[in-house]
Amino acid sequence: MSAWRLAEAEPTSEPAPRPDRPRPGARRMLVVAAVVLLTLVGAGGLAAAGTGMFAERPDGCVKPDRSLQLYAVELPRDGTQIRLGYGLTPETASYPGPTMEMMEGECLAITLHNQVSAETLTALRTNPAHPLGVSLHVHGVKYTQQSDGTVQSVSYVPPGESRTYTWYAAPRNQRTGAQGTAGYWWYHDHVVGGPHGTQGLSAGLFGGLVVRRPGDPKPDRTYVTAFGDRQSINLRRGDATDTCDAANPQPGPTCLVARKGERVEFVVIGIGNDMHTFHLHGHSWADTRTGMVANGQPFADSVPVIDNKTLGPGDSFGLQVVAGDSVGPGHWMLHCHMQFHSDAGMSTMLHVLDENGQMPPGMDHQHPAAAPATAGTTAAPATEGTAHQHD
Ligand SMILES: [Cu+2]
Repeated sequence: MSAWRLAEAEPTSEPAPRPDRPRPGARRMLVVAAVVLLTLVGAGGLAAAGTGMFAERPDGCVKPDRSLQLYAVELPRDGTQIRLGYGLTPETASYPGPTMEMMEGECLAITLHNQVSAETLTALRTNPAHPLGVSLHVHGVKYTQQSDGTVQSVSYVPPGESRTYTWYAAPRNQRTGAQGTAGYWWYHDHVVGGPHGTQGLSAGLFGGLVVRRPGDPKPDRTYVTAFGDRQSINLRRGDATDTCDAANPQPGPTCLVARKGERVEFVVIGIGNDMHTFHLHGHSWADTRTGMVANGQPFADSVPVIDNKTLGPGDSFGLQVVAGDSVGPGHWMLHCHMQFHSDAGMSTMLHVLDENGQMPPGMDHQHPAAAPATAGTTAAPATEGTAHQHD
């Protein structure tokens, strides 16, 4: 806490002092005394910020409707690059982390357990004075300072400890004009390495959040694609973006697969410092909150239908497409359309199988000359790779 205060506008002319109220001069003295007191209290205020000086939950969130456990763990290194991930269990941690889903009106309590060692966090630290910890910072939904996930609000988790963050998917409110929180968002660390969690983000501590409004169409599958620095999708490049086993594809961050006719949802996130574009072959969507607009809806004809969308750092959007609609099964490219990014390996595939879950014969595909497989610490130039063909 500090002496921050928003003063009421001073009246243009002082009303005549009344005998039962302090005179203006005395009132000013009281204000000064109050500010001094607040400043003194403020000396210990930061330490108290995490212990109740600020509201625990946002207005409208009376108590959590649901709670879950989230673990921050260290994952196997990618070359020399330290990798961290969030997981609903330590064993299932990944980058991106688990996709969170909320309904407008819902209040969610997430307890984050920091299992990343002090040694690893020290290695990622850019300044020896920076505290060691991980955090959970979210975009789009409502949270108080206690759930901000920053050093400055002392809302992070030291190694071996845990902390509960509260997110509120506030609904629309006609009376106040609040727009609601339905949309495609993301969460990430804001503490590892420095005051903005830059090292935590680039190590893998990020994930998608979908907030639905009652009545929204539900997808059959949701995939997160985070477009980041060094021409990476989910921190990978080239062949490493797509590890689908043709015989037994397991949907996940590096295997985007669907059956024809399934409604596939993408949560697209811009991490890092670069601009990107999200382009999907063979599919298009409406540039609306959900990627869809129904005929007969107001403005239906004024909503552009697109197959490519610009993504800046920190941006997120989502869309739903019907896999293979009118184009059928196949290996549909998903890539950044900044040509030097896609050429360097910022490209993966949406594998659309037929209704029986089979890839029809003759649909074998060839990868382009592979770029470096990972997006590690060194921005190596694209090396000549070996094109290969799946059997
Ligand atoms: Cu790009």
